[in-house]
Amino acid sequence: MRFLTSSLSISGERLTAGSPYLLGKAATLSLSLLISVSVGSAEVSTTGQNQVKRSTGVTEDFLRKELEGRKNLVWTGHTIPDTDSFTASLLAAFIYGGKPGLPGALNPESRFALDECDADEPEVIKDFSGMSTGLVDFNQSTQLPSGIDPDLIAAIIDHHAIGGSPINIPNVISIEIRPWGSTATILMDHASTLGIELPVPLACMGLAAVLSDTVNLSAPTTTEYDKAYALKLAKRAGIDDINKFAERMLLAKSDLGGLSARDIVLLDYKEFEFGGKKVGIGVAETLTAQQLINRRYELKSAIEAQKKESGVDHLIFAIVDTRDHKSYFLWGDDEDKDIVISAFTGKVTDDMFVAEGVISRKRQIGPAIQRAVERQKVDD
Ligand SMILES: [Mn+2]
Repeated sequence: MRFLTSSLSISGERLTAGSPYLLGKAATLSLSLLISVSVGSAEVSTTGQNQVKRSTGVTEDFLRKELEGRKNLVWTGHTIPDTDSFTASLLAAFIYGGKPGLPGALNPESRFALDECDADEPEVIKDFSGMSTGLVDFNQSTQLPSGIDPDLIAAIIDHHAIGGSPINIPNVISIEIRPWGSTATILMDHASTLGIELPVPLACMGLAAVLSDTVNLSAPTTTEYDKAYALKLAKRAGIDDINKFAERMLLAKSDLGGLSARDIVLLDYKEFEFGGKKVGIGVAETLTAQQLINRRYELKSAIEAQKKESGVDHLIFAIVDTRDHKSYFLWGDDEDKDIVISAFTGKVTDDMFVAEGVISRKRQIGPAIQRAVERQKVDD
């Protein structure tokens, strides 16, 4: 019996998102709607005598056939790697073949997880030209690593909103988005559906990825699936104390003392298109927020410089305090300050905007900034 089916007691229903979707630019359906439409669509075939044979997942079967033997297949996440994006590339390559490719350097947390789990580091690929690619953990054209040919994109597996600038792909391919806490959780479900057991280092990385993206299963993006798979993976990886493992990872992530202000701004930075405007959002999740608050004027200069360099219309940076569950927003100019004030409930203190309870870029920061930018466009 499949682990999730039993532990979540959803009897008779498959839990995967089912058939692949092609999502156009105009698609603005909420992700929860997508998943509710699709649950159960990958059902079963009857074999007579009242026996019901469960098929493996439609998406998983499709991907396995579609990707089998594909030459030169590389799995990659968004431009600036994080623990979930690069772990998802490791998992996808293990499940479906091809190899993982890193579009940039690993951050301190990812480095810690890799060492701790004794997993192999993927090759850094600066230019994906001519390669067939499977994309994990993103779907925005603003986050596409360099050289990727949209014609050669073979699949997308992700847990982010479609947003304002989905990658324009000429072919009909499998695009699977589930509103779960990490892309790694989705891929662990694929492995489970296909009856594939993960090697210990990969199970350990999978756990690190879920804990990283969900801030130790506490972020509002966390689902029952994330919790269930975290437990299963911890067992497989021989990690007895999940909280301790998560705490050590968060500490590794928080150790930013040796980094320049520019590196900190770009450590976990993504660009989006909201209401026709290019918007960069950087976050630094840390248990020791004061360390970064002390450097806020240095960070502001770096934000200002980065805004000019990247040519975005807005650039907003948040020190995300994962210990006290709040965010301190910084900006380079008054225009971006206005966006922050319009986006969140909170107050300006010491040239920062403090928003209590805000820790997730995906669920809280991104959507709030998107609405603020779009509102501003209407006012223009
Ligand atoms: Mn992710």
